[in-house]
Amino acid sequence: MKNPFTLITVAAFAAGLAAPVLAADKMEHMDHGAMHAAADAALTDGLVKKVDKSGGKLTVSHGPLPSGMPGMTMAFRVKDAVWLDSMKEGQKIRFAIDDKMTIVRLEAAK
Ligand SMILES: [Cu+2]
Repeated sequence: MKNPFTLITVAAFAAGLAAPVLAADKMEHMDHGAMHAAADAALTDGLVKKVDKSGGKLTVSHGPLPSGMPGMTMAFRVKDAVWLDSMKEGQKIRFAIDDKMTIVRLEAAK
């Protein structure tokens, strides 16, 4: 007669070997950080079309962005509305946006 406890032990051991392996999460975070560093470094040329101080927004005609956005005219939120005090229509700028399309760097250009 076979010993039923032997079969149960083997089954439990096999199930233990099938434990899931979760290791991909950390690498994704590293890549995300690298993307941010690249985006922060790259300033894009733009031309101010409209200044919305109360809304904290700047409408900009811009060339292609590092994020892959093609050139267009659009309104961006600005990280610090105080920056808009020195902006006016027709002002040339250099700027960078974050992944939420907020302008996080803004400087006047000649
Ligand atoms: Cu755009």
